[in-house]
Amino acid sequence: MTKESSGKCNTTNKAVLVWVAEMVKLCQPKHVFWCNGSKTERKALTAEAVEKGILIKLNQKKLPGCYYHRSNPNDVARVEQATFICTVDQEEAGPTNNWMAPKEMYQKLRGYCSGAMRGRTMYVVPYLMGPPGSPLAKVGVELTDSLYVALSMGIMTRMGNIAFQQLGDSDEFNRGLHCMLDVNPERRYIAHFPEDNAIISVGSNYGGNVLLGKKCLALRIGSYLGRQEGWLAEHMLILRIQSPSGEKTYIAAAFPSACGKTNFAMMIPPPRFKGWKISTIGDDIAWMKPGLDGRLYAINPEAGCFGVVPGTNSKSNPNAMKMISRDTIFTNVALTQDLDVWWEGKDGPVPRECLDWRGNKWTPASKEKAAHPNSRFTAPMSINPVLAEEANDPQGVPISAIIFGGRRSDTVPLVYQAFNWVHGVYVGATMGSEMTAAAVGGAGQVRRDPMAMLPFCGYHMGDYFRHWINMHKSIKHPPRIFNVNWFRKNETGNFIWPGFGENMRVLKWIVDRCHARTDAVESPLGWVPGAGALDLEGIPDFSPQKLEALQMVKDAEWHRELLMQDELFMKLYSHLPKELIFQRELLKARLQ
Ligand code: GTP
Ligand code: SPV
Ligand code: MN
Repeated sequence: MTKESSGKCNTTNKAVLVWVAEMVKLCQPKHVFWCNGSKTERKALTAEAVEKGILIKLNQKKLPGCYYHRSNPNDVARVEQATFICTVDQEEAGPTNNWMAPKEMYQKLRGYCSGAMRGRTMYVVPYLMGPPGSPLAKVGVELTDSLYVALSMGIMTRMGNIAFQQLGDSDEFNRGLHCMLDVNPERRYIAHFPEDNAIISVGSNYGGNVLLGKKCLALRIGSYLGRQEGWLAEHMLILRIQSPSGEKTYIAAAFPSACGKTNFAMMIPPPRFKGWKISTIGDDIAWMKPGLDGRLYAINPEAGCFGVVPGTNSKSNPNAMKMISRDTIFTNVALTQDLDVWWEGKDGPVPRECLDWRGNKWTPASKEKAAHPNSRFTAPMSINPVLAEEANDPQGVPISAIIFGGRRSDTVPLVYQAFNWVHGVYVGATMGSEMTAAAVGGAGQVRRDPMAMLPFCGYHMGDYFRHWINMHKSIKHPPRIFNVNWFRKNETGNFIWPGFGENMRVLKWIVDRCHARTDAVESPLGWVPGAGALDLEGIPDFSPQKLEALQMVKDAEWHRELLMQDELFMKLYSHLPKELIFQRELLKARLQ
């Protein structure tokens, strides 16, 4: 290896050195490799991963710089049952999180980690969440014995020396320890210690369980810090809409896991919207803080996309197809005989034979899917063809609208606008969504997923709602709040709304509402587009009847919905802001 990729210690920060030494003593790795984030280093580590069989080099003619990875079949998604918030006071974690006392969890996990890296390498992965120099950016250091994790963090974050430069001699960084152990679900824990700004993850080597900058730091620890410091850490995409006249509007949207954030963030408007352009700032996480001008500013703390693969094609998401055509790691998709990748819903012919995500022979006659439903791509955001320059702006972008949306076959209309901020908080807080393959268990069942944060809020959900309500006081020009549902189905079980690029039609109405350019009609749920306000011209096979079906508010469905909301409210009751109970009463009255 060249000097530049030597793996030598690249910091003089005392707090980092002391902590790493302590963890080395605990885990007893054979080697310690300090990542500096250089290209040379990435090349060398990638070659090593190929040599060790951790990555398979894909057909470089078709997919330059792309690699393939299979995770253990018992380890293919986030595991919420194994995810813990460890605060001294159990009350603080709230009833929606698993809890264990920090002392007990540290003891348990230190036991598991003790000597766990014997004969292995510990990668020291310093990373920066957010654009360099941003007042919102945070530094983390992840110690991992997984080369796959080290390489993925190199895509998902601003990784290497850049993080130590931002840190300087401060001791304020997130301490993350990751030990794969034997990748055994019985010994799988994703433990957060918000009071110590620390994370320990053991027994997994998959996505959100182990890329500690993502869900663990950016959302669970982030939300905890956000409440203390007066900002919001949210499971939201951030996008820019540019009108034909050059007007730029920024919006953030919270959809639960595998409910359309990545797709929405890089959507291509239909021909009808000539001159309109969507650009991506972020596709999964937003950190938002009030700015001096009284608006709410958002940054994307990440530097890459860890996106759902199945269903991605040149019709649903052409920009993603371009993004994942180079320098991408594919995890748990199918592998073809010429070392190309395949998945259900990809363009082109179905391969006559390939290896499925487990490595078994697969043919079109096979009963099982070739690609795992939660198979993912890991791609640098810099190759997203519609990335906005603002993704690297330390100040972030001013948000005009916040959109909430779940995956609902029934009940919830295509779009409505909240009457005001508190009503908007209520709309987000009571959101429900059908569960997806992004987490283990329960797929298809409707559950409450407040603000798409149920698995990611690092403290009591009732206090989180209170924090949202309070934020209003520090935002003089608050974003307008909307709710959408792309997933309503007809009697035959098909989606009524075409979705994807056609979502532009809803987005345009939202933008016009933000700029007070279009009227709305009052409905029991909120403001809805008046007759003709949604531009539906040119949607194939669409009809006014379909719009009616999409916007319909059915009393029976909403009574059931209110009962489900009640369950959540009962659970959170002791910490639930009274404003939200009042909002629920108002909705009830409007429905009668
Ligand atoms: P996470 O990365 O898990 O947080 O997911 P995400 O919210 O970014 O979801 P993503 O955009 O990857 O979409 C997940 C799934 O929803 C994919 O299978 C998409 O094809 C599907 N999907 C996305 N947008 C739409 C839409 O507008 N309509 C329909 N019917 N499906 C959609
Ligand atoms: C999600 O589940 O919301 C994801 C994927 O974005 S993971 O990083 O695994 O959490
Ligand atoms: Mn996500």
